[in-house]
Amino acid sequence: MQIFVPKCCSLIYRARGAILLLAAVALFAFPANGITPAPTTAAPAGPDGFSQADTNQDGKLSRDEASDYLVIEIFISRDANHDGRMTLEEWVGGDPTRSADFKKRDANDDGIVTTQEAIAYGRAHGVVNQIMQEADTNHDGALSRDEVKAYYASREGPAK
Ligand SMILES: [Ca+2]
Ligand SMILES: [Ca+2]
Ligand SMILES: [Ca+2]
Repeated sequence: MQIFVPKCCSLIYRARGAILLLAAVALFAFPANGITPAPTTAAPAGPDGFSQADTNQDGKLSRDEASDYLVIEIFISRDANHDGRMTLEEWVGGDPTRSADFKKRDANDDGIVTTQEAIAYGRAHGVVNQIMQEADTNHDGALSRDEVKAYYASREGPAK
């Protein structure tokens, strides 16, 4: 199921560090991917990134679900023209040192990183491993809503 996502992919990987964590935070804190804020859903607590990420709706995020969502979030944030295709130019964003990362994600080497390529790369390279390690406090291999909340809180500090 690909509810929230058009197709995009790619940036995620480049960052296993700060960007990744930031993205993760953004991921769980924001609605979908900026595509549609969806003000229609009557979610009292505001946008629910968790539900967006939980594609099989089982109430928890598997490693793949978390990875895919993270990848998509980052992809969308950098897919400047929002066509679901990441160009090298969009990817590097003025930082030439990122070009190598782009090539790694461009599996078919056509100069474009698609959502599928980005997602595949994200899963294969465990872009969410660190997050899972830190957030999956009961070590069941999935993230519950509470675990996500706790993780988010630890990153952002107490709610304002
Ligand atoms: Ca799930
Ligand atoms: Ca490609
Ligand atoms: Ca867990």
